[in-house]
Amino acid sequence: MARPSAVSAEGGCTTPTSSSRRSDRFLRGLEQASRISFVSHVHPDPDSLGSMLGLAHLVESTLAKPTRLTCDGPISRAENRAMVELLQFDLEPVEELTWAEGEAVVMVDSQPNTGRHSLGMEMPLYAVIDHHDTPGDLEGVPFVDVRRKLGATCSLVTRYLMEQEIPLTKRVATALMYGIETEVSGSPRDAAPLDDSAMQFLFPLTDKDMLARIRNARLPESYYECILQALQNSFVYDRLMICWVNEMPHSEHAAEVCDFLMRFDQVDWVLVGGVCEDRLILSMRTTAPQAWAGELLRNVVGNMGRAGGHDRRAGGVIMLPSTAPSSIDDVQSELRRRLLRALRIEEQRGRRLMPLREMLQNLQS
Ligand SMILES: [Mn+2]
Repeated sequence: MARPSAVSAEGGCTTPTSSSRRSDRFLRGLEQASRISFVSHVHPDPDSLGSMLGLAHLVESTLAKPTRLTCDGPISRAENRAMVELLQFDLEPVEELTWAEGEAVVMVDSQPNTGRHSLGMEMPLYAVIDHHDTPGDLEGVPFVDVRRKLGATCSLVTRYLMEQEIPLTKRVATALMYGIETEVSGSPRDAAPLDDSAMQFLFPLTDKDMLARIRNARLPESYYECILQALQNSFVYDRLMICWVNEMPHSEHAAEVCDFLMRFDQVDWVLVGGVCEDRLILSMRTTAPQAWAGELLRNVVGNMGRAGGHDRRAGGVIMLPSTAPSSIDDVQSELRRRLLRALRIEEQRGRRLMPLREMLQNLQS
């Protein structure tokens, strides 16, 4: 299928007539579809979950077509699991998917061939709706709406719903709100005016009690164990802190630890690497302006694995050749060397965040 020339990856369509609205074009292309399935990146986050739910609501309300929401890999972060349970998401695991005749697939919050899907690419992909910098293979995709300046894909979905004047249920509004909130809550903020107008529109429609329960989801013991390991294995190199967690039972703890450490007032960059089974899970944050963290981490990781993300937040994964301590050590050393070079920090011995002597004294007392 050829890509219609009216749709561009970066926008640029400014004609204010209703027929040129992206939501109209998005829906028009689905008129013949027998069913619409929504897919997202591995370990779906609130932005991808909210986007799938919001778009399914849009499609059901306007076209009365059946929809499916899917799940690529486990959802592990406590808040994300609370969101799925409390808002009663019905998610089909991607490994069980088969495509019906005339089915259309809409990919949200990610792009094809970026290494962020375990799903093969033989799906009948109709649309890609995203806000990531990480460039994907968009060749031949009929409908593309990628807005790299936007804080959240949910803001774009909210815009579509506003354009089409679709009444929102509390459930849909709450999911979209939480999706945006999680993407724009960092400091400095990674948000655009469209994110703020979407939140203003959504807030009165949300279930505030539900939002509070999701935000304050209870945490497993392993979270605190990882925080302890992290404090014992954090090393400061100039304005960068690198932290190794060598026993990380759940991959989501890498980002949680990174969020926790990022508020340290002596650094502008934090990289967390957590060993989870045979993988090193990476999470990076920065407060530096125009940092292009996603791009930077992707270059640093290079052939060792895959990585990507946003201006100030990035993530990645490296498959460990072996889980022997010396092998993990080699991977970590190489990664540290590359990151120091990328940030133009002189090769040096890291200073421990918590001096060993103090740790030992604490254990003895
Ligand atoms: Mn997102």
